[in-house]
Amino acid sequence: MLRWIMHVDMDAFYASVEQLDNPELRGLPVIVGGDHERSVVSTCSYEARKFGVRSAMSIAMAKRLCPQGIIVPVRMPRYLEKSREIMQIFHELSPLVEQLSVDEAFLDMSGMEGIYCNIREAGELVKRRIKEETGLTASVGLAPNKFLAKIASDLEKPDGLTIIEHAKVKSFIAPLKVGRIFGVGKAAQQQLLQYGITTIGQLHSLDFHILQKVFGKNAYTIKQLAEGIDSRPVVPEREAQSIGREVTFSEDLHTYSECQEEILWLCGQVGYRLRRQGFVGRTVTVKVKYADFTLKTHSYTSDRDIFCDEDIITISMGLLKKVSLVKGIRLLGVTVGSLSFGASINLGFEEEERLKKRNEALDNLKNRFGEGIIHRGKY
Ligand code: TTP
Ligand code: MG
Repeated sequence: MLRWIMHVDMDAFYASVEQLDNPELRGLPVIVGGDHERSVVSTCSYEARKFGVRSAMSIAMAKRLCPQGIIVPVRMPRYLEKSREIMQIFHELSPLVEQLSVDEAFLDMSGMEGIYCNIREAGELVKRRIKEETGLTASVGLAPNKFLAKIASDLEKPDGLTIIEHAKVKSFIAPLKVGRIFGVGKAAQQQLLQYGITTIGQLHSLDFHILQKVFGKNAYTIKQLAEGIDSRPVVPEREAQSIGREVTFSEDLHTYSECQEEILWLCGQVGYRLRRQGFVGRTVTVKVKYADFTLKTHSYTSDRDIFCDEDIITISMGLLKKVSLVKGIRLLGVTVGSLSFGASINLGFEEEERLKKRNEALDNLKNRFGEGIIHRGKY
């Protein structure tokens, strides 16, 4: 059975949803982001990309490049709604779907050539269903593995469909630039340039010792990728995951201030883990075990993504108010659930950006000096 992996990535996702909902924006350079000089561009329509506007650029810079650009605020709940519609279509087409972010996923389509006349038809069907059912366009890559499928979906954006046949893998990727390989960043590209290497084909024929010099322990993986080999499976159950921490006390707690202190510490740990793994969540649960060993959980589900310590703390503290202190508390736990992969999400609001930066600064300290280095003293 031939292995076929599909990568689907929506075109200019947030901007396309804005153009869908506001027909007067169609065909125009739309820039999605906060309208403050200090906010950043989340994404922009392809019409705005012609002027050089890009994701993560400051709004100020985007305005300079494209003065006629129409700046619209981020409406995350609406994008998540469309995202769920798209993911639902994927789940109807394959039993193995791995969501990578709000607008992209891998689908394992192996063994499905029989259902469709050929694999191209499967690609066309996904694109057609997305267009008809959500009003949006997607770019699709079909290839023997994840690495190649992701490259393929990007090659003919927007509204693209690129197929890399099994027999043509090497000739297909050989002329592509080395930067297409995940893990070959700017610094590695500079180093490779010193050896005259710019394409994946040249990288593959490079002496292994040089590869080791540039990539260290990742040299072998890079060599495999440069040959078009990637055996990573499509892993579907991300959404079911949760990240939590709990602590059992040597002496039962009897006051809110003691509990608050513990919750603060737990929230810091959970938030750090959440962000380190690139997740955002929707549900926060506080778990309590009383001195008589009875167990109680309290949950709250938010309509927006949770990834900052501040949000986890505010919600957990609210839930803590529901906890009775009469019996004494033996254990407290905090969990963030309903996870999705959100590493690239950029909300674009100034306040959110400030929170994000503060959390990043905390995480950097913890990465360098260990988790014990810092925690919030007061709620
Ligand atoms: P992408 O798929 O990277 O970008 P896109 O869908 O806007 O454009 P295309 O795929 O056609 O190149 O990201 C999906 C969404 O994630 C994007 O619409 C907005 C959001 N996002 C941010 O908020 N900040 C970022 O820096 C990036 C890259 C994306
Ligand atoms: Mg996209």
